[in-house]
Amino acid sequence: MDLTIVVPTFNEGPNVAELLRRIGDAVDDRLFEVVFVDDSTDDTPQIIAAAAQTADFPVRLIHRDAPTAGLGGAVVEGLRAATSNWCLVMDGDLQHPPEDVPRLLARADRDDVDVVVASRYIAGGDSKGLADATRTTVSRASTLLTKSMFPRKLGDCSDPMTGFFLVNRDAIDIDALRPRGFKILLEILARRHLRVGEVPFAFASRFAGASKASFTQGIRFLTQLLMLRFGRMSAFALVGGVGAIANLVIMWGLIRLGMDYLPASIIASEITIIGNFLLLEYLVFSDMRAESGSMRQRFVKSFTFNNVEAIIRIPVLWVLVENAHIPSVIAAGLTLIAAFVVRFVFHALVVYAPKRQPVDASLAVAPERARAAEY
Ligand SMILES: Nc1nc2c(ncn2[C@@H]2O[C@H](COP(=O)(O)OP(=O)(O)OP(=O)(O)O)[C@@H](O)[C@H]2O)c(=O)[nH]1
Ligand SMILES: [Mg+2]
Repeated sequence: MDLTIVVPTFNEGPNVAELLRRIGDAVDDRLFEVVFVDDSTDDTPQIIAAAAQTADFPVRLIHRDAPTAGLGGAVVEGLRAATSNWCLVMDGDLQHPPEDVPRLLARADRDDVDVVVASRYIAGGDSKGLADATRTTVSRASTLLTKSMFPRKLGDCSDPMTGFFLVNRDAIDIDALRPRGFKILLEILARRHLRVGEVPFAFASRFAGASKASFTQGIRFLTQLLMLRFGRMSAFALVGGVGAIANLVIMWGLIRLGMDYLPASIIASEITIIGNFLLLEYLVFSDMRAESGSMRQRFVKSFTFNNVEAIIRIPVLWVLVENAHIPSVIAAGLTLIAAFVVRFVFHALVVYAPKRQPVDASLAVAPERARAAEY
């Protein structure tokens, strides 16, 4: 095989036949296969299976019954399953015109790059297919933000958010990728310094079906960016910061409603602890949930820890102020910083610790590998 075309799909049934037809017409000088990685909840898998029967090139379907890590996870699955070094990743809704694929391949043939990016943002490219002005602005702004965070690794890439690119599997470490959400190219480029080539392309409008882009995806993207740049701790700090502000706002609200400051503070803390736990579950540690037992167990550990922490922090504060004569605001700051570090370590190593595997010689290497691939 010269090329594996990886197409992630989520409820893209009406686009499948047209996509395969246009790929077949456009790519005629290479030996290639198409791998659909499908998380659909409708009849898309049946449509793909039927289309595979009539295509005159190999079409494979990987349907994930329990999808992890969304679109990014699907692409990684496709890269793993590929049978060639060069893999082309493209959307299943025809926003990435198959007719552009030969130009990407021609760029790769020059043999001086590891990744060829189809860019909307270089001369000759066009992002008009983005649904509306808001999407265009969000895309532009997030591209700038991302490039400013990785000025060197993304130096040669004008469009790190595109989902249309060609990558040499030999140049990347698939096991080190931590996909979350939509932006898998960013994950690939930020992990390791790769040689990037670009060709312009015009982002088309969707052929059929509905968009899966959403506000939640936007939040996931920001978390991904923070994690890539600063590691897990900064995302954890962000959640902690949001929690601290929420705590004070709730407390202020309850006092305004006539409650005494002590019960108000306790209620605000408990609400914040629960809210923070949910943010940790779905944003900061979402990639570690599957291996760390049940959500209920994690909640009990996290909840207990935070309450014990709150109970210990107050007398420590008292000792620092009364015995060590540290000004109270500085002392409170010190206890909060210490509590933050301890809380992070506890969550990363205890609450979200992978469950131990049963001792089995054939599996013995797995936890080691998992740890090596961590941040
Ligand atoms: N396997 C898989 N594919 C997904 C998932 N989410 C989206 N996709 C696919 O990824 C591609 C891009 O998703 P789109 O919904 O088109 O996102 P977009 O292009 O940013 O949004 P539009 O401009 O509205 O089309 C499409 O082929 C989707 O079917 C997912 O969770 N799993
Ligand atoms: Mg799309």
